[in-house]
Amino acid sequence: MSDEKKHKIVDEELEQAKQEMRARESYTAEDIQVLEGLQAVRQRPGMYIGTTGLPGLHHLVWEIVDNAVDEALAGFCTTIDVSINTDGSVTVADNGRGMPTGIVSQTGKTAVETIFTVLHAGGKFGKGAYQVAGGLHGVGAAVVNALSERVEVNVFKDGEEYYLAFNNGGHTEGELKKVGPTKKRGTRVTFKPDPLIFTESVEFDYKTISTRLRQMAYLNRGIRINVEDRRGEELKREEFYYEGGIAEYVGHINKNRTPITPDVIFIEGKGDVEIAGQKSHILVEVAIQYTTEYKETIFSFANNIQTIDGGTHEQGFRLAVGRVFNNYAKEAKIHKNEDDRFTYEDVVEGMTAIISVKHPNPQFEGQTKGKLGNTDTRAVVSQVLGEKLEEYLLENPNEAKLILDKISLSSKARRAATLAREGVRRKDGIEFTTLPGKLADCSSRNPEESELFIVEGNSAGGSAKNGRNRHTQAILPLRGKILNVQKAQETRIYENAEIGNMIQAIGAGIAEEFDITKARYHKIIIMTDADVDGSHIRVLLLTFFNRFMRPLIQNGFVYIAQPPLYKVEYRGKQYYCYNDEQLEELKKDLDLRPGYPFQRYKGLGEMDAHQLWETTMDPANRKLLKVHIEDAIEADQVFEDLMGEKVEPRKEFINENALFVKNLDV
Ligand code: 0RA
Repeated sequence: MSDEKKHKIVDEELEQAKQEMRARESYTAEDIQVLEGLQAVRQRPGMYIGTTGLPGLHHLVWEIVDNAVDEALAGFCTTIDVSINTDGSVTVADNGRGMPTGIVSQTGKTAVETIFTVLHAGGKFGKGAYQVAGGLHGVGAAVVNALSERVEVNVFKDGEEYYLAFNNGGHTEGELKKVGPTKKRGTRVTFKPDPLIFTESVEFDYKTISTRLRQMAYLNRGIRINVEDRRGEELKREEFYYEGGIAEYVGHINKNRTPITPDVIFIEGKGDVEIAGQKSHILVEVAIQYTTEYKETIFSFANNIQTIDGGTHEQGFRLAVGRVFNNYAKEAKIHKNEDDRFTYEDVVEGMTAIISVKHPNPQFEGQTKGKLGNTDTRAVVSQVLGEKLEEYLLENPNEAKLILDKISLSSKARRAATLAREGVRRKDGIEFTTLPGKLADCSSRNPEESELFIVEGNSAGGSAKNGRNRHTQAILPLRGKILNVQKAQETRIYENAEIGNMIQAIGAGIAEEFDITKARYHKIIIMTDADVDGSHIRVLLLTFFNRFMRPLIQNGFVYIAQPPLYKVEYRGKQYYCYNDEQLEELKKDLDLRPGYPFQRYKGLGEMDAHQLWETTMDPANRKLLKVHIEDAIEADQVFEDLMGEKVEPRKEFINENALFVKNLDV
């Protein structure tokens, strides 16, 4: 629906409601103001929930859940039940104190009704110090009401159950009523989103909801959150309860990694702040565990909202870990002098960490509001974490040693890599005429017509050298397998002879210094055997190019040669087939009897120079596959899955031999 049309509808709704109220002669100026407030939300839902697409739809759930989590954080509630009902509505129930039911003097209405109809009322009703919701500052209930076709509220309090309902964007149905005695305590809210607002879809996604609720349970230790979906044939149900909170979260993230200490370090504390003359606290929690990974995994949150772009809490974290580990190393004489200081990168290599702060008045900054801006938080996190991490290291000398050994190793590796890199650069610059001894270069110096064949094995390399067009085709034979660059540390990558040869031959540098305009060839052609080893080498080479010379792939300079699989000799003529279908076709075309002999090539080395030229290298006949990465980020993940620490997916791939088939262009 267009905005204009939507506005017209809500304007008409508003006018109609006002007239009804006047007809009943029970209206006050206040009532009309309230309705106008809710109508404003209906007219500009984006201002309150971002979008009216699926993220906005789910935002309604987060708002209601946040209210219950606030009650839990205030210490009055232990369990939250969330249910997606058969009619598509959602129910959120908690066992807290129950929303207040008395009359609010400013509105003349019950507190329940006020909370659900007056924007900006929420904050005034004794909400806990920490609004979990980052954006709405306690107007969540009224916003959800404004955007729902129906809302029902049940309050269980002081032995009584109360009930109140709203229709079509917050029109109160009757008054808050006692509906009978109860032994329960708490609040239950059921809402059904309005399809006039959520024109795209009003269908909740179970996975989205359960994932967020699991995260909420990790971030708020000790709260039990149950979620169920009653819509399908079978009831889906999960229970989330984490006594260890973010420490368990870190353990969960590390479940497929190798930790270097058995325990997760958990640190919490608080700092004082004063907001508008009101004394309050910033709560800080940090969980840390080191693993054998080479990358760090650090997630930060402010008031239960993930801060993708970091902010002041992450800055405080950086200050603290840098300071503490360097001080420790100095005291323990691990550092001999100032030059030995660890960088932040050294300190976080292999670290998995969660930083979670709760601020009484969080400021989210940036385009996507993914960055915490409160400057007071930097010093509080730095101080709390610094003090308690230092204490942890002193009290746990065994863990401290394991961690410091790991950081020292990272630091040494980083220094070695810097030196190795400078070495590569030097070769690049000063000795640029020195090409690897194994390279049989072409005579052309025009990169556009020059091709580099990277060939598996020395014997195939020999055939390729003899069979090639010497003017335009260069041959670099590779001995055995190249290093798995994803798994290896940077320093070992530069030390690897085969990789060094490739870097020198291509002549365009590596990694950040890679300069495609210096590439000596505009076709880099990987030529490997058509067997499992060949495909493994191909993946290793592609991993290397993806990681260290990605522009080569992005510019379409990387190709895979296609040697034939079969040769058939018939009446003095030779026929080559590149796959099984071609072989079957040829047998039919030549009308060969069953059992007629054909040669299956096991490796490039079985072809002589002339055959290799004719079938695989001659631009007039050959068929090259261009390596084409549509989405570099996704491709990197493919590499990660394939080449990372875990062996299983790699084996699977090598067996299926399928990588890049979907990404290859002929
Ligand atoms: C303010 C005061 C009191 C309870 C609540 C808010 C409250 C709000 C929500 C929203 C969802 N669940 C909730 N549970 C409690 C206490 C009022 C009193 O003690 O009378």
